[in-house]
Amino acid sequence: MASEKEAALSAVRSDSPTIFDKIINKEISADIVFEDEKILAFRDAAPQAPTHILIIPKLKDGLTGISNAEEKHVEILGQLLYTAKLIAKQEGLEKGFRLVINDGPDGSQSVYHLHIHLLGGRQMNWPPG
Ligand code: IU
Repeated sequence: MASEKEAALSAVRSDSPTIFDKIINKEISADIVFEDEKILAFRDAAPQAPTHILIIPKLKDGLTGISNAEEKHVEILGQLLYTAKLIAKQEGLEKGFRLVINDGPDGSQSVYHLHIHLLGGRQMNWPPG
């Protein structure tokens, strides 16, 4: 896999299907830690912390990234955040964790299907790189 920055700079901001659709459709395997009707969560293939999970809406509905959010997405956005908290508990991250949403080239977003990164299991640094 290219470095995160390289992948982000070469990524195209479009509403086309991404690799996450293949994970949702089980066309490629992923280590799934949570699934319900609307949300899927799976371990990141290039983990940046002992726990690194991506939480995504199954239906993209134009949500290539958080900058495309509209009022109609408010409910699913809330559900994604709440699910992140449930998974953090499931993963035993009692000492804390970090949620991240990268957006666009400057945000180093590489996959244009909204996702929340859940990172934990180590001390996080601030500011992030
Ligand atoms: P980003 O916020 O768009 O940069 O995050 C995309 C993440 O998707 C990144 O952390 C990748 O490691 C991860 N990922 C993955 O888990 N499996 C894949 O097949 C691909 C990317 I491509």
